[in-house]
Amino acid sequence: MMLKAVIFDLDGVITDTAHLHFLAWRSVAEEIGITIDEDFNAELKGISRMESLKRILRHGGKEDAFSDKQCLALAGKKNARYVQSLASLTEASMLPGIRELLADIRAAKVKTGLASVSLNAPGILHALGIASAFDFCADASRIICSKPDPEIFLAACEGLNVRPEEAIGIEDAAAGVEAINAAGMLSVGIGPGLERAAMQLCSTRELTWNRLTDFWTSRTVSIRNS
Ligand code: B16
Ligand code: MG
Repeated sequence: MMLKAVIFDLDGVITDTAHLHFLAWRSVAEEIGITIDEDFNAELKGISRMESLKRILRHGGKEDAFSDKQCLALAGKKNARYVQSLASLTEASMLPGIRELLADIRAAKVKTGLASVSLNAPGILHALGIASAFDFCADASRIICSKPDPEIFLAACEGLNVRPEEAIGIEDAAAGVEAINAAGMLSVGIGPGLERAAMQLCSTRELTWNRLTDFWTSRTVSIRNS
């Protein structure tokens, strides 16, 4: 089977905004008497804004302390601070190897998609100067079920007009790898703790077009022979 598309997660795969998310959440959490650290923040990778807030409130034993309206205001405050910090992003904020990979995929005439749950994804791609490198970006505001549900990866496949089994998905979060697997795509995990990924890499430095195509070919051959 031919590889027809590569679908990327954004935060942690294309650029690293996890620390900026952390700083914004930490300041909002402190104001309501909850302390979070970087280890806890790692659990919020790939998790939507409102679900992240729920987890922070649960972590601080305050899950029932705020009304829906107050929760929306807290999430809005966090987002305003986060968006302000995004001004520090430049074209140099891409993770290593990603710019070359996007160019190589384009040269091979394979489609590229984005499956990020971040509502700020379009602005981030623009700040990085790579909005035109994607053939289709799934719209996070239309997604009902968060990762690990496959919905956002399936939406990206549909938008690219490819079948999930013709596509590779790349993620840095366990929930994201689960979503790719559940979609029926081939999963690549970046970073530790992603044993459920079909191929695990330590960093985006290792994520080259040659490696992806070798992996795709070897998987296709072993599926044919099994
Ligand atoms: P926003 P990804 C995710 O991005 C982040 O990993 C996660 O920490 C964040 O809460 C989520 O986006 C929502 O972001 O508040 O900007 O809508 O990994 O799916 O690219
Ligand atoms: Mg991510």
